[in-house]
Amino acid sequence: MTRDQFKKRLAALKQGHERLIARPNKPVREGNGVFSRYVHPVLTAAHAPLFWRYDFSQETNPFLAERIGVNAAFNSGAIEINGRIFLLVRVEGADRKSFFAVAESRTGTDRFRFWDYPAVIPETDDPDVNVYDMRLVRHADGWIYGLFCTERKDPEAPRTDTSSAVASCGIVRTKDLRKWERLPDLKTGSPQQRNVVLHPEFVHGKYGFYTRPQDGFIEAGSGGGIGWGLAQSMEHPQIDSEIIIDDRAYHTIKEVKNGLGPAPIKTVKGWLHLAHGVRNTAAGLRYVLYMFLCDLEVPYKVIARPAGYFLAPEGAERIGDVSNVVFSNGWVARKDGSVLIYYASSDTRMHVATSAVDRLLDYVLHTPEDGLRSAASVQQRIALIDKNMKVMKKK
Ligand code: M1P
Repeated sequence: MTRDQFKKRLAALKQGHERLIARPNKPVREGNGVFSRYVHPVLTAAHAPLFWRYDFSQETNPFLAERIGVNAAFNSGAIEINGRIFLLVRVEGADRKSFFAVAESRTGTDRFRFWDYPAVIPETDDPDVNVYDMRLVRHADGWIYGLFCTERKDPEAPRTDTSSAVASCGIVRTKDLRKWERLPDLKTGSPQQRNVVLHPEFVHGKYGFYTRPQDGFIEAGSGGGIGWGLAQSMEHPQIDSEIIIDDRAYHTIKEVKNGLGPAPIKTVKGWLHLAHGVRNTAAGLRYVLYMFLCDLEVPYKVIARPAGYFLAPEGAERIGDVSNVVFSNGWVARKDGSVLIYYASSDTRMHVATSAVDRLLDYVLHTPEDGLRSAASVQQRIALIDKNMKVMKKK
């Protein structure tokens, strides 16, 4: 490659990247009245800065080849700081290791740009092999906490098993998303934990955690369900007693497992939750998002459980590294009542959907609960049809 060709190729790469970052996004026209999807994903592997991937020196990279590939950008925590939206993105390299990186946008729906460097997360004495899915929460104690999954090879696994891992909840805190203080991993009575989320306020003077106890790395086993427990401090986080507040249930969207998404949003009617539910199909696991509402005073008491999914993979969202998956661990409730819901599709890319607190409350409070039988579902539908028949007759 001549110097000129090298320069031209580099300029073309930079131009294409800038075009992608600057691409405006807009809502898909026909929503369902509850939320609006957006036309483009807000982040993809291609959004990763070129200087994370290419060596720009012709001396050391004569073909201007990609040196360290990025495979995916997904499962992001989210927070608003001074009117700007920050995503704490799970970036997965071509080497399968995930790491965290901040991407920032003025609008929250487009033009997300990664900061120049990925986040440097200190390790504990037992180094993490893989870290992912950080939930950011601004806690009443003044810190921004990041709870994430830390994965290490299962020491009990036979020598021939090179994939079994132990998943636990890692914890960091920060004031600015730049400097991270690592705290000890959360201790609970469960052999494994994933999808652990910190409640934003003190409960009985303690730190409240939503957990997802599980026996094995993939299977929830005798564990499972969304749990709740209290810890005395974040410096020595330990939950001695865990209760299940939202269990798995036979023949529902959360039959195989479930897990909390982001930290709940405080509303006048209760704590609003977004979670994921997993069911089995002939084509493998299907991950969808669902919602529920908890009591304001007793945040571990569910007071409304709309049946079924809130958001399921659709169209191109259905395809990716782990197909038929939507997963959310970040959302932002803004001062004007709007809500930015960040979700990843098929463990590959990030999307946004927009809604509002009043719409979401309307959804959780007026969608009937799962009757758990076909006959009950028919009765719910008949009740709606009867009601509409009366409305239509009046016209
Ligand atoms: O592959 C789908 C999701 O699987 C896991 O979620 P869960 O623990 O509920 O099964 C997580 O590893 C998540 O990152 C991933 O998106």
